Amino acid sequence: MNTTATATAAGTAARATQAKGRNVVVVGTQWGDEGKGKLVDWLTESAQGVVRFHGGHNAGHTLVINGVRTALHLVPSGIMRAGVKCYIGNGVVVSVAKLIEEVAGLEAAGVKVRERLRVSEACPLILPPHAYLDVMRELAREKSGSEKIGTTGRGIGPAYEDKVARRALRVQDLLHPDRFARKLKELLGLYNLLLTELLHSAETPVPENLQPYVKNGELQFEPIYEEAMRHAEWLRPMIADVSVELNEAHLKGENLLFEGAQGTLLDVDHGTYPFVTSSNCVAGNAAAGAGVGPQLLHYVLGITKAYCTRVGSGPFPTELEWEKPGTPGYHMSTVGAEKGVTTGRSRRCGWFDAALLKRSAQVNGLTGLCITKLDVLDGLDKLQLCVGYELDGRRIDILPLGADDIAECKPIYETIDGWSESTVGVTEYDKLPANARHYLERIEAITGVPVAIISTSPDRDHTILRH
Ligand code: 2SA
Ligand code: MG
Repeated sequence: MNTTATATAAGTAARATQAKGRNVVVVGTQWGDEGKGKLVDWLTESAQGVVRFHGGHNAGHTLVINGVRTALHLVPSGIMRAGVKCYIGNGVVVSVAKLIEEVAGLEAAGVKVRERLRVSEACPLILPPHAYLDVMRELAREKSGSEKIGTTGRGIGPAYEDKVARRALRVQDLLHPDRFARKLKELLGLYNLLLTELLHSAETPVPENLQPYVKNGELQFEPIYEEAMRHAEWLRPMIADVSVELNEAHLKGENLLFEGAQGTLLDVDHGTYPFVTSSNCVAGNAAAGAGVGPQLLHYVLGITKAYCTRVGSGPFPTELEWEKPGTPGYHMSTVGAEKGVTTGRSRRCGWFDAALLKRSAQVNGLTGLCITKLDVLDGLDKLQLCVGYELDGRRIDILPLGADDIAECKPIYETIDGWSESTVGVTEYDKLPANARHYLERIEAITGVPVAIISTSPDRDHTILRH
């Protein structure tokens, strides 16, 4: 790729966030944990609103500001900038209990959340039955010998199932106690049937956090209903028609940031199905999951870790041995501190996969890339870059669709020299070691997407913007 063209295209990432009324979608291009939270926080310097459009409290976004680490799950990452409005769009599945916990933690640390947070009345609710079914299903899978999905156990899958089956209780139902009670009774009837089967096959005690809602193996209406009504009063001032508010904000010339969760390879359609989450993680869903038209999405920034990680089960073609000291995988796991923010699980680690990124670039329509955690690769002698795979005796240059074919892919690598210098905290592109620049430019050339931003540590200020 021509260097001038690359630099010009890259500069638009900054312009997109600075120009009035320009909106940016931030998506993960791998299996999540690419560092989206840090970038959303960084980009909000020139945005007035941040919108979550899918997923739920399965997400874990870590921000480091002046050395202080904050983990966010449901609250959009714009919350750490005073004055920025945060929206939870209709595409998000909401556990009000978890939202209350998260907001309490932030407010105890001095962050004013409630006056800046708006929650769509159309969000489906996550209630105790959802988490219970999620956990019991995973146990049943394990007991029957099938591979677990490795879910976060937060009830995300069952909540989306209810939405699509048109029986979900939504945020707006919280404001109508009779309607809520009727729908909840119907839902519990169904869940108690489903759980009888699972409890029978799994023979497992009720998890501790769910015990208040279960008696003699049955989910109880009263404790769930009463708790939901208390939550309703807490949430009431924040409930809004988020779609209308976002369209009005746009008309006023405000800049909006749409914050993706998880990553493209966990997308329910485009990911390593069935080892995926239950929502669309791709940029196109920013419109549907927030209630705006696609013409409002001006720039799609793909957040990409300088190597690959995955938490949970499912195929991972470039996975390395990551538990053995002295190996490159162990280096990534330890130097990169690769642990899940929500569940504390260790993340699997592997080489950068440019053929996977090619798929992500296409399904998201990426305008630019942000490469994160480049500093984690400091000190590795040689790097391997996956440029394609061998599948059924053929060479392919893009990740195929679905777990079965992906599991059969044998990566084809290009070897690149590493660098011994530290890149931690570098803020100018030209100050990066030549081999690090070469690595980034190979990624650009293979995927055809310009590298617009590079992150060289979790800190807000350690970020390179290429002009
Ligand atoms: P679920 O709970 O139904 O969404 O799980 C389905 C799959 O999606 C994966 N998944 C994730 N992968 C990476 N990061 C996620 N968020 C947390 C984090 C995860 C954590 O940021 O660290 O703390 O463990 C996330 N959420 C869902 C999940 O592993 C399953 O493979
Ligand atoms: Mg995360």
